[in-house]
Amino acid sequence: MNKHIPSALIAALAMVISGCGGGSGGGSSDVTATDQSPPTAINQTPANDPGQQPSSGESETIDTPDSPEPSNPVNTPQTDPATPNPDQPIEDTQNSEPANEDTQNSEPANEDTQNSEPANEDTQDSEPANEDTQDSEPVNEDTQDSESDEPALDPVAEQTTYLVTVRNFWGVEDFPQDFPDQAHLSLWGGATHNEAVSFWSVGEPPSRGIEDMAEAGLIDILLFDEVAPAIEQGSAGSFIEIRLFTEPAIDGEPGLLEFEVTVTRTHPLVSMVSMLGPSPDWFVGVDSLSLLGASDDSSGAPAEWIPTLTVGSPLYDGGSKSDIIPIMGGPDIIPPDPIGLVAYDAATGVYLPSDTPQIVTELQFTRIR
Ligand SMILES: [Ca+2]
Repeated sequence: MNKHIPSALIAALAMVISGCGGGSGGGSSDVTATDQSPPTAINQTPANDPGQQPSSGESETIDTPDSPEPSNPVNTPQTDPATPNPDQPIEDTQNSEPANEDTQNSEPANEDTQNSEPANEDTQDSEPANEDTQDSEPVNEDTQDSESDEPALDPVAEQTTYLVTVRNFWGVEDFPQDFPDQAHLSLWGGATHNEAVSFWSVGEPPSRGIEDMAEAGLIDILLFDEVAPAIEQGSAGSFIEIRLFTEPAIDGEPGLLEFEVTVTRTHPLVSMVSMLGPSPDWFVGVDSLSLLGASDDSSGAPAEWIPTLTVGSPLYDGGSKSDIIPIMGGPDIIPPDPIGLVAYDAATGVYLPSDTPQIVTELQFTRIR
């Protein structure tokens, strides 16, 4: 091509190009900013797809069924991170989980999160991009502006999405008894739903799905034998299916996990659970947590979405295993006892059944769109 283009024009083009580059690192920062901004959108979308958006219920159903269907039970046992071999490192377990991988493949955001510290990375990545952009290019500012505009969310929207930030305080410093090397919170399973259905409650015996989750960290029975029928009946709106582990607290810093949940006015409640791993049948989670505020009956005004809600989860005892140390397995309780509480007693240095909730995990719901 050079032969057909006057050298002066080439020089001019070169100047233009270098000028656009913005000097040292300008070109690369442009690229970086461009690359990163799309990822953000991608991350958010995938996080939703997994099972939050009722509007996309069909796709969710399709995705979910693919892995969990009867044929998948095979995956389930394999998926079980902690059951077969508590000594197995978390990472190895995840990698060997076909079901998880499939899910993850469709969820770029989740993969990033898993590999290292998701919450931190996502936040950090997007921030640096913005900063670079700000320094030189208006393009970035536009991006920011649009983001800052988003906060104007309709308080009575039909549907809204929350960023869920899980903070896991379970760590060797505060829970020294037999604290396992591979400590983690396992997969999160649950649903968005309404008052017509409950998937678990303290004082009630665990369902098969809850028992499997609490004992083995698996969520397929819960999702496909319990949530799926509820969705068909209309009492549940969507699956909550997060096939990611959360690290324990380390050096005073809680393990972090972030994902999104989309709720609707017809299904504003969230129930989701995750096994404390390894443990006999202990788990954390929320039961029928409403993200919709109380309605004002006197004025007749519609209830508004809660902007930010933080709830602590105590350590729940699933009632189906009798051991009370953080080790997988142990004797079964048949039929299972009602779901209760267990707490680490610092005075005696052991876990004990408890009537007092001891918060081990915090879930923060922040409305983002
Ligand atoms: Ca138990």
